[in-house]
Amino acid sequence: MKSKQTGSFDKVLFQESVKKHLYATYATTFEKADKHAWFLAMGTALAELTTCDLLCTEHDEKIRNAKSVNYLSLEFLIGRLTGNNLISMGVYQQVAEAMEELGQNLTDLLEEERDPSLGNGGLGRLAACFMDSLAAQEFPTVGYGLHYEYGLFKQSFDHGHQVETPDAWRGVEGYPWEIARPDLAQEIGFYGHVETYQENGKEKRRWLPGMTVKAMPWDMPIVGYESNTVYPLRLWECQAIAPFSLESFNNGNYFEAQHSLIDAGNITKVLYPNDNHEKGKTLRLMQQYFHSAASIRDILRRHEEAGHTLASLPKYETIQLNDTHPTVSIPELMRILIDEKEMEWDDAWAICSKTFAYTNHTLLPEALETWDESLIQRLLPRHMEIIYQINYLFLKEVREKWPGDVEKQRKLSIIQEGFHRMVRMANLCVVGSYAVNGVAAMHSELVKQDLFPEFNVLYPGKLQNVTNGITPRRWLKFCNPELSELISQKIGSDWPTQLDQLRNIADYAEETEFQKAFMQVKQANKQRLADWVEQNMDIKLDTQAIFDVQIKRLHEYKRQHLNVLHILSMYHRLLHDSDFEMEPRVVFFAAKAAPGYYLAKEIIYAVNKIAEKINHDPRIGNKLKVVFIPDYRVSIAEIIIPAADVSEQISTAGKEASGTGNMKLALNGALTIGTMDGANVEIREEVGDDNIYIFGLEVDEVEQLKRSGYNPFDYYNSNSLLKASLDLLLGEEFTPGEPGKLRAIYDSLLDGGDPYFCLADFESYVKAHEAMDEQYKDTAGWAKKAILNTALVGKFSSDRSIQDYVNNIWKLETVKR
Ligand code: 26W
Repeated sequence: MKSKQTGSFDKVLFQESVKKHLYATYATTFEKADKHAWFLAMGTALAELTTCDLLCTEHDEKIRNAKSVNYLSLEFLIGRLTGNNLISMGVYQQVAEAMEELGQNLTDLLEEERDPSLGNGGLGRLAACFMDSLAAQEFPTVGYGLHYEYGLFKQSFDHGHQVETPDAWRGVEGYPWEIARPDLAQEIGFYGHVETYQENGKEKRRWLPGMTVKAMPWDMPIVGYESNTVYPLRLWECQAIAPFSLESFNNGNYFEAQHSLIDAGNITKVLYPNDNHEKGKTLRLMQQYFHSAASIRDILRRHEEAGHTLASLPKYETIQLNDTHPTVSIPELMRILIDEKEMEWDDAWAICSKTFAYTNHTLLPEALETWDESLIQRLLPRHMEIIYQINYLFLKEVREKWPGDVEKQRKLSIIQEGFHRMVRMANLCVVGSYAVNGVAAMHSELVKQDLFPEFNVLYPGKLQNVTNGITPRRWLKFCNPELSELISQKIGSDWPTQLDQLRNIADYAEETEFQKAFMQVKQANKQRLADWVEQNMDIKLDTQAIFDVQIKRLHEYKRQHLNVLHILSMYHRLLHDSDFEMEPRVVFFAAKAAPGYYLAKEIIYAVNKIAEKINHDPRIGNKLKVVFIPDYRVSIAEIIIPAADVSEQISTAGKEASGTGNMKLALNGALTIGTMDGANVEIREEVGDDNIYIFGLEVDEVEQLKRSGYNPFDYYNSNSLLKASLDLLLGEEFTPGEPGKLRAIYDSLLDGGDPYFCLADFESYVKAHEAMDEQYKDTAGWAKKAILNTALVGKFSSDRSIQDYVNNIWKLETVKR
């Protein structure tokens, strides 16, 4: 039984292994096993193949002596692994045949896998794409994350309202693609106090934690596409240290002893479901420190075991902080170097400040993390001392640069003064890192100009850009096999690792035959989605209609409610304007709202109620349908994205750092309707103005309007279509017998001041949609644009993003195995 990595695939050995796991691991029989048991047995048999490669990679001398990147992230939204790994291992077809002979259909078995939803949205999914690209290009890496017992909640609807239920993603049997690494477990402290002691005539500080827990790593294999390399995604689980409290256990106080067990288990119990906002919860800070401390120790262990000196840490290891969530790694490394490795401050700082790099993923003020000084003081007393010292030395630098400028010191200080002193994690990151990057050209400019202008002066060159990307293996080859096949027939099969080659299909964009073939694939993908919707939601769809898609977290800045206004405007015109014509359209939404985000949940409710009415309104017929697909997750994105005609990327300019769904949809031949925001700007540069529908205010126009005093009523009163659309939210059109149930949105957009400028952008948004509608009638013209979208977005491969990081920030070499 050999994978692509080690030679040819031995079908018989593989089948034996599956059968063995069916009996021995999952305690069932060939006759009795259900599909799920077959999936588990197959997954385990496959995972075993990768474990060998994982361990070989781990022990490879070439890799131990090369520089690695350690990607620290509280979220890795990896999605299902089996199908993707089969492709990376190059054994998809062989395994399909092997399973067929065992009476099992591979496609059905793959559906049995639950999504490991260990992330909220963009930031977590990006981390997963980056791991894929690192392994594919054979850059030495370890991904460090948390092994949450519950991933992001499952979403369902009750009378249109979002309901959240826990997602125990490993199921009762455990997840086949992970292996426990008890040999690599660590102990992590919290609370306690710091004491001074003397050693060799020197005064030293040491932290005596008041509570200690165990960090147990679980490794998931990140299989390099068509390479021999398997790198680990190492996820830490928090466990109580056994015997947890021998004294109380022996006293017969069994329950008290159990208590500590339960407390420790809490730390990695659940992923915080907030995207972009978190109130300073103690448990969240505990998660962050637990993650940082375990990861830093593991990095140092690997470094020391490879025989390298501490001073050479930056030569062999670089640590990428995925947003500020792992920031406490910086004082943790300082603490270890000074208190445990007995280094002087300056030597430790020289190492530290050449090791960390930080990526900023958002400019939203509510998402910029600050932590109560008093909380850090209590939970991590030694780290607070170190943060003070970092800040003290940093402010000295600020004074040297801007003598007498107290305002600068106040603004840049890592400690925010005030009644409750707060630690600004982003400032600590910028000070402690050798590179800082934004995630799209425009975002990175805003980071320099608006967020950290003084840092940009103080540290010229430190602030950089790396435009995000997506892995073409999952987001084209795996999720859209028919389009992949069509592309490969035309330009060969190297594009999954050389995405720029897609440019070669532009030559066929005007060829009728190719257009037909391309649109036939789109049609088949639309049918697949329509079937899913019919089976799961009992809504029948016309697959000739425009499939208009907005799939992303629900947030006011992403403006799902602007999309709602457009739906209301079409509904109004269909009913009241006999001259109005439009192509049939299905508007798809998929989005989870943070459980505590009131307006986001109201928007979900509104879409569901509006859908209920429109979808059954005989006056509308098949002209307009609205579908809110529940429980958005990677595996459903894999069905929606290949089926999309229109990609909605409509955030208020300046608010979406990059977006990555925009890239996935364009790659699969959807035309973007979008604002000049995030990576939309670069997508436009690549595909050209003719092949994208840009609308709305630009960043400086939004700022200008804000300064001159934005009044949404001006737009409401002067645009009758807008007024009619908004007014539909007031009555009982969509909530029979319950008038005013949708007015939260109305109120936010009018009396609430419309903080995200939906009303200001409404008119140009509707115009852009009209232009798209017109274009859709010209089938050949539409096909050409769709083909050019696929052809011209090669830049957005995460392989290119990783190359940018490697060349400009990490300075790594590939290591071929
Ligand atoms: C503290 C709570 C919290 C949780 C998550 C704050 C901030 C976040 C993330 C930074 C939010 C996020 O996912 N940002 C998204 O990152 C993507 C990857 O770079 C970008 O494409 C999206 O534009 C950005 O919103």
